[in-house]
Amino acid sequence: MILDRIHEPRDLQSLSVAELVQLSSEIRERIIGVVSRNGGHLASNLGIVELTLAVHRVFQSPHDQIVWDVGHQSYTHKLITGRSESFPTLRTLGGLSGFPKICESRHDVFNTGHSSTSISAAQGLAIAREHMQTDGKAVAVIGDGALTGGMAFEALNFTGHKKNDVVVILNDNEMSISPNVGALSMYLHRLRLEPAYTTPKDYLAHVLRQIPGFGSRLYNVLSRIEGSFKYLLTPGMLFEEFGFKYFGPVDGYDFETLERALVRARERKGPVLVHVLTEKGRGYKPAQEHCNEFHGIGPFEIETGKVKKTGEAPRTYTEVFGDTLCRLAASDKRIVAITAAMKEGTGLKKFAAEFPSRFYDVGIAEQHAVTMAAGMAKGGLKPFVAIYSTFMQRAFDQIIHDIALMKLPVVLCLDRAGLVGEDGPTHHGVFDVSFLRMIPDIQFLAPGDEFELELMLKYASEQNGPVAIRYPRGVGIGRGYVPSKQSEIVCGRATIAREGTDLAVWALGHTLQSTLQAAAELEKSGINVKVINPRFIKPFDLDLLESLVLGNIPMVTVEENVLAGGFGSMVAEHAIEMGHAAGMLRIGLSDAFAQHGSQAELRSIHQLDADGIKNRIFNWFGNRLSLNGRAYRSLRSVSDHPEQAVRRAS
Ligand SMILES: Cc1ncc(C[n+]2csc(CCOP(=O)(O)OP(=O)(O)O)c2C)c(N)n1
Repeated sequence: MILDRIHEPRDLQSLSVAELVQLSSEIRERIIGVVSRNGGHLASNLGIVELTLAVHRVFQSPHDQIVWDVGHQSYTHKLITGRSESFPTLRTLGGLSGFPKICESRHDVFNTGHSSTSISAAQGLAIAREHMQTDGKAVAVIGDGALTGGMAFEALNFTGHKKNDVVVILNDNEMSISPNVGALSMYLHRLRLEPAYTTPKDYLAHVLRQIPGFGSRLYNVLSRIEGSFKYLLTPGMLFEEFGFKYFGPVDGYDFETLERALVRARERKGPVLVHVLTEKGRGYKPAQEHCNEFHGIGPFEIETGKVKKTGEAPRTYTEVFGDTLCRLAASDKRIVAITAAMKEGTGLKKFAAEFPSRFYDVGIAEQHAVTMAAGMAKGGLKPFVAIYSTFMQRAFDQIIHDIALMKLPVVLCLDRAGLVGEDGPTHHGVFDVSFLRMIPDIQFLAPGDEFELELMLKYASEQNGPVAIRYPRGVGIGRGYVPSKQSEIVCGRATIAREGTDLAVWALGHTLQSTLQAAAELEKSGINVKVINPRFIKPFDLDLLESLVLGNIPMVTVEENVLAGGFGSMVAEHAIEMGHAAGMLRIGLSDAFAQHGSQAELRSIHQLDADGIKNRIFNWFGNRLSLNGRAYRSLRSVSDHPEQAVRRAS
């Protein structure tokens, strides 16, 4: 195996083209094997093997600094930067991250996970080099999908103005997760296809100048004419106008031309963009043919490409969202749906098929999605914007400035709220409660199960102001388990999911299910727990809270969000003002980034599964009883306090 001999990128230097081809196929085999067991981003990684090898042969990492946009395509990079042996641990608890991480390798110069940051980061690194007077190049490797994100344009704009040494390598496979969208994507498509666009300017100049008599003059005149001739003469004109020297399009699987283009980029002063054509899923038929599904995939059978199923599972929250929205849209023509390049992930595929004229994929452009929704709402429509909680962080200002201030009836659907699992810290949706609950004039809900999500979506469609709903990654409870009280949603009203007298637990969203299990266990120890499903983070059920405060009932809050500024903080703020003296425990994520691992493992580590919730409550309540009122001090001395456990694990 050639791969076994590659420990550092410099080990690639001595390889012949034939050996590079052999190495590429070994790498593909390794990636397919590991992803088939652990799940991961397969199609993007299979497409970029040769380009990654070429980049590492031409640029000297870490002297030259390579930033991988999104970073989901960095598996080959990991394999050739000393992580081949540990690669089987990819995305598992304590194992390699699925994204670049500066703590993992000196070759990972910048953490990524959210899209469209690479050119800004590379620009920052280039400026730092100027100040620190070190040489080397800053390189951004960015996909055509990531290039649709606004930040990428902001960075191109600045770089064209700054005119410093930044190399942008555009990995163009014509796909985001779904086929890429937008005018820029159409432009790239034309660059790929039309021979005129791919005719090298120098060659055209050479041909024109051959024409006896007036050839040179003709070339000069044509060069000066704005419009189509100029575009004909200069491939990649758009990027040239942005101040970049454009090289391409280059075949991403031809080592010789690829390296020639990269060497030219390396040698040139100022901003350069190398446009490389690749194909998602390259070398593995199922991923090539269904690159959508193989963008991010769970464990699968290599022979068939079929995802390994774990028996009949209840519907996911995402599916419930998609189905319910279709039902609501059938009877309300004002409902439209917006996604930021996540049609499948957010469950809008069915909506897009049933209501194509009411479905909008804006590309990786969360900020635009939110403000566009605000405009649609102002014009009389009922937009539902489905964005993962983690990516909604991008649109914080737009939610305040363009939706809440005008009280516009936009429904923000925050999928993947809570711990998402293997994608890790860049993707956990654990901040939204904190950053949305402080915004005035917004209703903010979290369903206790998937049936309640349906009710909440219907409720949201009937409101005249902004509504946000957060729901988790994964399956619901299915019929036959412990459904939350399926009564009608009433603004600002919680429901009691379980009666009890010793203490009251406010269990936000899907934590309701684990809390109910914990309550059943605590009952066996003689602790009788009332479990409340708050339903609303805003407006919060202050009447119910007041009745508990007046009854002098100790309280617990449970949330899959950071404790800082989260749901528990909010309950505590109100409770203190009401004079609550019976004590309170907040269960949630402590002040440390949760790492990657399966959802079940992470919930166990952070004591957010039924067992963890039970133990936290048991220790706290037990200590309270024995120490009579010195609860907080005794809590801090409990040895399995999650803050300490998390710090040990990270
Ligand atoms: C801000 C943000 N929104 C959405 C995503 C989800 N996402 C991950 S990869 C991807 C598509 C990226 O396409 P491209 O850059 O062309 O890379 P490819 O996978 O095609 O190689 C999307 C939408 C993200 N990572 N960040």
